[in-house]
Amino acid sequence: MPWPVDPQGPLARSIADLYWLMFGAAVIVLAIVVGALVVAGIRFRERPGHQARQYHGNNVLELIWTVVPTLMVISFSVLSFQRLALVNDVDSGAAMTVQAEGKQWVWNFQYPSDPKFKLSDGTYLKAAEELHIPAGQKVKIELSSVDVIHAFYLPSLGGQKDAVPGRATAMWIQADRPGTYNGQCAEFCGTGHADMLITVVAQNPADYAAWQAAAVKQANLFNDPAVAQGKQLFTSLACAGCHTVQGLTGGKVGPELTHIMSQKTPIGGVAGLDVNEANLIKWVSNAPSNKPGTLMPVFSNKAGGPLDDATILAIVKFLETLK
Ligand code: HEC
Ligand SMILES: [Cu+2]
Repeated sequence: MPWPVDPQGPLARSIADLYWLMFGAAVIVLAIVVGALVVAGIRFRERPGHQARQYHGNNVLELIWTVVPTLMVISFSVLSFQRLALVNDVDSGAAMTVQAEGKQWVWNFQYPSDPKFKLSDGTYLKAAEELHIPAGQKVKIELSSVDVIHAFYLPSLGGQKDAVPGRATAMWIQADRPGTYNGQCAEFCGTGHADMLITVVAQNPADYAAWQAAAVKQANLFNDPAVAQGKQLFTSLACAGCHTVQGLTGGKVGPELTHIMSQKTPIGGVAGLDVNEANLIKWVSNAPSNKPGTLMPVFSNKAGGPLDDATILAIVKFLETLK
């Protein structure tokens, strides 16, 4: 979990500065109040031969402790409203706009309709959980939710904003330097809430361009007609809910499958079940028969019967593109 007050961009820094100012002022007030209480309690207490003194009002003191806090509250309000204007200024100077959709329990990102993000099937690059942004540039995030209220919380780059079903909200983030910044959903949204993580990778222009080309290429691989059907099955059957494939799905129950074909250990850790087409077919058709007790279930078709060979083969053909 990131330290919540670790600003790495202009918006986060502006919020953190005010936070520290208020925190410092609160500590000073606390010290003065508690100090006065302790001193008064000791010096003016009743003890043998000493009668506790009684005060009935002191205009100077009362003026001080009315006027000073009032001025403090007014200045904090002014500073807060200034920050709010900055927080809400999502559009001016934004280099790009990304859509972030909250869904139990993953954040899905949709990159802008820019030719650089265009895929061979005419859609634009999407990704689950991990968002790449150019360092040093303002990025607008348009938030939405398809189920319950989520909150996009990325303290080091820009703060927090709710994603509310049926309502459009927006925020902006900016990173000073390249790096990886962590955030997460900050509104309890069900049993998978703690897994609803956000990873933002900020990159300098050359790295960003290289990542962009590679990500588009990888996503286009899924659009190859030979694997498109398997990809479609993978995302429409329950697989997507349990497995992460970078650029496609963000499930968390099972292991990540982004590079399953390069995996050295056997499928499910079952001795002899090395990763190859025949074994993937065996595994996907009936995982528990290969590994009793595994959390991966047996799948059935719409009629309730077992998946047919063609369906399983299509899924496996798709898995085979994950190198
Ligand atoms: C309910 C959650 C769930 C669903 C749905 C699910 N899996 Fe799995 N899957 C798992 C778990 C858990 C494992 C780890 C198996 C183990 O070690 O017990 C796994 C393992 C695998 C592996 C082997 C990964 C490795 O690193 O060894 C593959 C391949 C796989 N699943 C493919 C699929 C496909 C394809 C589908 C859809 C047809 C699917 N899974 C649906 C939970 C699921
Ligand atoms: Cu959530």
